[in-house]
Amino acid sequence: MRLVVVSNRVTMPERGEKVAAGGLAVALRSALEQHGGLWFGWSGAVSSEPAAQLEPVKHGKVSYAVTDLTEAERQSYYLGFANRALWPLMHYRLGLTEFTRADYAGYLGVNRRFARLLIPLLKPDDVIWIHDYHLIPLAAELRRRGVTNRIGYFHHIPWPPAEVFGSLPFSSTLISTMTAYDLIGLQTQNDVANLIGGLVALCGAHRDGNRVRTGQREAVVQAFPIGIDVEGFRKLAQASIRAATQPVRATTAPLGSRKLVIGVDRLDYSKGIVQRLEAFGTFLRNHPEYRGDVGLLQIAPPSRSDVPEYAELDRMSDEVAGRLNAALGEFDWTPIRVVKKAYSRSALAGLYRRAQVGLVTPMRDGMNLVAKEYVAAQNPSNPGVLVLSRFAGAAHQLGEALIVNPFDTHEVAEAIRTALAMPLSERQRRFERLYATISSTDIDWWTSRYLAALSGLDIPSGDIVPPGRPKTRRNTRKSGITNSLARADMLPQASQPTHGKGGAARGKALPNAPSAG
Ligand code: ADQ
Repeated sequence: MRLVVVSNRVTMPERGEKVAAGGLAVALRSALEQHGGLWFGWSGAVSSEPAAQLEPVKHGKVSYAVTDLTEAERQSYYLGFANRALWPLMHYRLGLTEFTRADYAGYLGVNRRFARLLIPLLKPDDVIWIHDYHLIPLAAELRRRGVTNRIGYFHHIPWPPAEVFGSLPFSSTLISTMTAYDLIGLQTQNDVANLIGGLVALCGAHRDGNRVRTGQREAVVQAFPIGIDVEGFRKLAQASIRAATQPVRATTAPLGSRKLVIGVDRLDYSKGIVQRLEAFGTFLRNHPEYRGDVGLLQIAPPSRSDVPEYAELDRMSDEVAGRLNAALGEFDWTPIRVVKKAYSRSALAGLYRRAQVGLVTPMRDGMNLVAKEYVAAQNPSNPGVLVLSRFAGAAHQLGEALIVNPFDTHEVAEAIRTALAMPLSERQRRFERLYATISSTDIDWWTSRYLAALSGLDIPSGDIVPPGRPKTRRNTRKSGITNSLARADMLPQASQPTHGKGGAARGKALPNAPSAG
């Protein structure tokens, strides 16, 4: 059995793009490197006549098959329907949602073309795993052309309630294509409930637990909260601080002994960057004793700059940071620094570890891997504090963070103050629980659990086992993939959603306190 991953964007190793700023790219690369297989999708390039058939190129254990888009396809499918209609809609931002029939036609056209290009590359026992909102109708296009393989879908971003999703023209048609999948994975139980509710309300699907049926097709809808390579990231952070790598040194040297609050995001309105800068300004106004003693470093490489809303956000973040620095700065202290470039993973890890506070305050987010990376990078003997938006999927697992409402500037400001003043014992207690949760639900856990479910293991419905419940070994219709991923059924099934304190799952042991960092 072979794994075939399909995602909008595929970064081929020889293109030398060492720094991937997208969470999806980071997660999929480790999954495929671990298990081997084929990765299919858009090359990121535009050409007037993309090839009519693809010849996969092998790199290590992974073969890559990528196609260019035409400029018209890039405009309608990618910039248009995916990023100006679906992205804001899925993040509950109806006011920003721009729908045109031409964009929707372009979106369907690219999904059809992807199906035509992929089919000749498929083998009968391939398991196909399709990723994200760019490719919702792809399974239906494959089925229409006779593909009977197992096909799974993972939705990395939130799924909104039917009332919101239903405002999109053709929402019923689009959502009804989803039962062409065998397994639909989402980040949280909230997203699962919203999608099932949408299938029932918008296309009259029949629901039985987490199984949803339309016509002859039935899909299982289930939460699989995505994780990170916790151990790898922890080591990277340790090594980065020890080696005092250039970007970490250069970025933190001007701080001296001052405390550091860090934000790391793609420059995207869903991430709440402008609101976060405002909250930091409010914190300094409300607590003047901290002026001169703490700085906010916001790392935010621009993304999707061709979409007007992103260009506007770029301008606004500069404006707000400039205004706050002018109002609150001193001749020897600049409170806010916004750096708009991508960093290496190692530099990011080192900066997280240097920061006393990780400020992760998206207005809405599928999961948010930065929250998990910040925890993984901490020094257990002197950990920083995570301030986390209740509207990030991660808040469903990371209840020991300081959970905030990002729409409430004063609440976020007070959380920054609480984090900076928190005694060591409380920081350690929270960190230990957070670390246990992220390491017991890491990237291996995520891929193995998803693929085990897709390839037929008897995974129970719902994604939640309360902390402390004994781990059981169950079934075992063995397959190539499930054999190699046998860890799936040995691990806890994530923790209960907790918008508050407590509730972290117990997991792998904590690492020994490192000597540096
Ligand atoms: P994203 O919206 O891209 O992903 P996120 O989960 O925060 O968001 O992941 C961002 C990734 O990019 C992290 O691994 C981070 O380290 C990296 N990154 C960010 N800024 C960077 C910089 N300046 N330099 C280098 N790397 C940088 C989508 C969904 C999320 C979901 C992920 C995974 O929107 O909700 O968590 O997919 O499913």
